[in-house]
Amino acid sequence: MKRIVTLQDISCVGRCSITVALPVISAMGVECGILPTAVLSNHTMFKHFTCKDLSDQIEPISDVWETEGISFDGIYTGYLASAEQCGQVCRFFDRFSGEGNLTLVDPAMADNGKLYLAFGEDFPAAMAEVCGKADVILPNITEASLLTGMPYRTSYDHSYIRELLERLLELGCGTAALTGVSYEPDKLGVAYLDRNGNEFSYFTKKCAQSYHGTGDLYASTVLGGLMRGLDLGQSLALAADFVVACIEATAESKEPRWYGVEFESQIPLLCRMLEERLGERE
Ligand code: PXL
Repeated sequence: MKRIVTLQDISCVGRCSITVALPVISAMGVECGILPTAVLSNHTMFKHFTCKDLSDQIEPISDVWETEGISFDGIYTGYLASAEQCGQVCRFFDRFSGEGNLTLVDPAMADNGKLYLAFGEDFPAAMAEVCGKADVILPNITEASLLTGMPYRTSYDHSYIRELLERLLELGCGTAALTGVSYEPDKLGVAYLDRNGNEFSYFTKKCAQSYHGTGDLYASTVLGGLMRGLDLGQSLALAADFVVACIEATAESKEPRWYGVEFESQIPLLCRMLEERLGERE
């Protein structure tokens, strides 16, 4: 069985980061190690939250893993608590990534044109360094504009997306996959460009509702797909279909959108879709 490690926070309530990655990646048949980078009462989109930064644990935990000879087939990072922590995560990549594993960075730091409130202006440059270490990065358009210095646009054409992707590759990653791309009012999707010039895009219907944590759900599912042997395009498509199913399953919920999507009820569907798509490949 493949083993990955994910470096991101534990938001105790609110369905994001590790409380999404662990169940989803495990359900996909991949061992999911965790390196919690902070513990929060709940994510930062609630009105109140506590946050205990665990940056000082990254190095001692890494030391023990190295001593024990523990290795990972995948390393996946999400929300990181500070610019300084980004530097520590870069060092983690230097120690644990290499030829034999895949690194996925979701630079979770912004949405709808705005940097999350918890971050200072120095944060995107620090996250750009983390992106430079990755095989695959998965920013949304807001994050891509902050990472590259390109203007954020809500209305755009193919050439804007292509330029964003090219500029993201300049950060040093192997493949840049941009989420939340929409050329038609009722369609939403993902587009990637790799260093060999290969392009791919996949679109689903655009859901009327948006919920917190769907980016984390998306990245976790992509990683699970890759670890199980789907290619990147298949993994991005599987994740998109799964997130749409989760959003639809949440439509009747009376809870506010920051409680996230009810992905739990859709785990059996994810397992079925994964096995089907693995079967199609043979
Ligand atoms: O979903 C991204 C995320 C993860 N973790 C924490 C967050 C957010 C987004 O706001 O606040 C703590």
